[in-house]
Amino acid sequence: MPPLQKIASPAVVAHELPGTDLTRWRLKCKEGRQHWHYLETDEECHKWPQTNCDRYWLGLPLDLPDSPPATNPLDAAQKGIDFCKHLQTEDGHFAGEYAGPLFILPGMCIAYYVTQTPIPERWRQEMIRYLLNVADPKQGGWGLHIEGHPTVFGTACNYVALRILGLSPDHPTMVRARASLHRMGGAVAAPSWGKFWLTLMNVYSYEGMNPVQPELWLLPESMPFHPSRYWVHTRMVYLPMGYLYGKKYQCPETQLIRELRQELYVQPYEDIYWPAARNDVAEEDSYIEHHKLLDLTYAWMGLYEKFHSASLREKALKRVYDLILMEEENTDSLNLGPVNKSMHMIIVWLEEGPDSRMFKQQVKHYNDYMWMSAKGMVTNATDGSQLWDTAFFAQAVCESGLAEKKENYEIMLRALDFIDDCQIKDHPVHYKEAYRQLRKGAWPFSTRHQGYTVSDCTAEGLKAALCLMSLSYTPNSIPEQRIFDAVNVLLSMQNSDGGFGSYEDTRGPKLLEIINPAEVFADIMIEYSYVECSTAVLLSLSYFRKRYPDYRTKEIQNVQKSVVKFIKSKQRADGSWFGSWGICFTYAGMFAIDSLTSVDETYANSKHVRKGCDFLISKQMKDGGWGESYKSCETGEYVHTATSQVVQTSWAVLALMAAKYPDQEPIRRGIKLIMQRQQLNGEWLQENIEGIFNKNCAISYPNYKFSFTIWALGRYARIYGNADIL
Ligand code: LAN
Repeated sequence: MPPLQKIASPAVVAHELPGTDLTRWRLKCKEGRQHWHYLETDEECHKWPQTNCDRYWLGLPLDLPDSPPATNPLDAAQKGIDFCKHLQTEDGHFAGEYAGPLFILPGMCIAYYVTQTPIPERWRQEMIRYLLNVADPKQGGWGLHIEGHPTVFGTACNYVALRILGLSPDHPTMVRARASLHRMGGAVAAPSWGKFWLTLMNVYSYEGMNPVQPELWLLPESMPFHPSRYWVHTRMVYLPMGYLYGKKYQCPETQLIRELRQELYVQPYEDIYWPAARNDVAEEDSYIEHHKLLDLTYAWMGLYEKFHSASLREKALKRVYDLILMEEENTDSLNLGPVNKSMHMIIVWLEEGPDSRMFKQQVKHYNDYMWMSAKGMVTNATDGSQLWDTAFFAQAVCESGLAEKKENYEIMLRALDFIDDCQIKDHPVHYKEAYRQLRKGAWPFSTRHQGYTVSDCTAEGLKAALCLMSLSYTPNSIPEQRIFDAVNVLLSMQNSDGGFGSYEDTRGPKLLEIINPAEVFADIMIEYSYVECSTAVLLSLSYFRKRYPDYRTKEIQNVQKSVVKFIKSKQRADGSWFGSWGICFTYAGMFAIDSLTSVDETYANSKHVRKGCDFLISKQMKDGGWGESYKSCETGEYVHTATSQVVQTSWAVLALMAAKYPDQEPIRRGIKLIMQRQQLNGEWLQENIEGIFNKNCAISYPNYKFSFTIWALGRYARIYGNADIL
């Protein structure tokens, strides 16, 4: 490595950091929106005491009594519910960290740096702590996600983030990260998304990036590769990326940039021959290889870039900017996710200026993504998982029968209030012209302010609303018409193969995958029909029909029939289903089996259910639990974790119980394990990461260890009675 220049930027060494006083952080929630505040004075702290919910997520000791272990499943479930009461926020939802991917926080830092927006001091300190905490302890550097091996993408981007945050390049973690980065070939070997962020930061060159031209948006919409046909996340990332590429925008050179140019590469920055770096992607990063046709397309696009018409570029930029403005208005500047948000922040700053209302809104609403975790502050992968977590929790407590106990009235009433508030009640300001899916009546994953329809979130929101409103003491607060609106949304989303996608129906051909430019993610170009989304929709329609047998009866029956066919067609020869959003065969198996039982298929009468159960049984571990690694999602083959996991054990036993699996013993052993892992205060401890996306990136769902354990315990007691197990 070339010698480091003298550091002129404000360098801080982390172990000399004063750190923040964790007892001063408070979470404030309204309408699902989560904001962490740091109270600077004792007086403020006195007026606004810290809650157990704050303390739980900060990793501070809780002020809760221990009690002897529960001996039967319902007592264990109640003990879990009692613990969760402390985690319910004032607006009725269950908050939580929604992190794990390690390419999101750097985007935020770069957006703040480029727009010269100061990162609030307390965030800065805690973001440094977070990144130091999640650095790879063995090899140094960072991976694509917190459980992954170091990659160039993770290491280069988080290294830059830490330098922006003010950490010295001499800090031991930085020295090790640099060594790791250089071992992998340096930042030239970053995948395309890494190359893009580094280019914006002006520590990489546009010459070294494959083109992302905004002109694509001017093609006729009828063309199969028009961007409006892409999966919504891909579309909404390549939209602002196209804008910034089209403008070739880069941060003006600063001292920090000059230093980074020396730190990130094996060779001197000035000597890098950029065009050769375009397709250079380190082995550690490469999950899927470019298709030959993509490389050919890039060659053409490279030529076009050399000779393109300036007026066409202007026209394309205008079109793209219009769409960016529509997304701003539709989402109140929250945007679909943090990746497009960071890019929008830069674009709005460039176009509207730092004093504009829109830019100020962009900055203000970054709060919604910032989560103060026990490891420090992190940028969540969405603005939370509010609806998703609350819907599961509510259904779990309802199924256990414990919702009818007086002591649980309040928690259920507040959950209903939240689910009622969270439903999306109207169309977006810009609807079809912004290529949005029908959303009136939908439930989102996080908040109605972000406001994107998600099929299975609508399904879970609907189920939760229906089961909460059927309790003896709850009001029918959601009018029938809104329940029908939710069903209308679901019915509008079915694909021709019978299945359901995540945010939209499938709009483009699978062949588009040929031009997937992101080497780190697979199957991201179009919406697919997913097992989990399809099964959740089936479950909710079955549930709905029992209460409203006369609403769109024939259509619902037809949808049910075709979705059952789809689910069965996705079962593998060994009886398993592959999961796309949770880990992996266990998660999808639970949804698939549960949903088939909702149309009366059970172990006794359905070969699909039988094979699904037999697969799960074959994976039970010696201690009675189940444990599956995120590696299953990467490789497509079941991979065990070293130890069993309470979340996966819950999923497996939930499926077996729904199926009426004839042998109680394996189920009882699973339940026993869940009970043994419960702590004296009622909680379960965090184990391995639970979720996944795009096959290769793991993501945390920390509330699963509460909702699914309670659900499994409750279902067990309902089916087999509540005799002592421990
Ligand atoms: C999510 C989170 C929730 C998830 C479920 C509802 C669980 C799923 O059943 C459907 C898909 C969905 C909504 C989903 C899609 C992809 C997301 C948004 C994420 C996994 C959270 C983060 C991820 C997003 C794509 C991360 C940013 C990365 C890009 C490739 C843009």
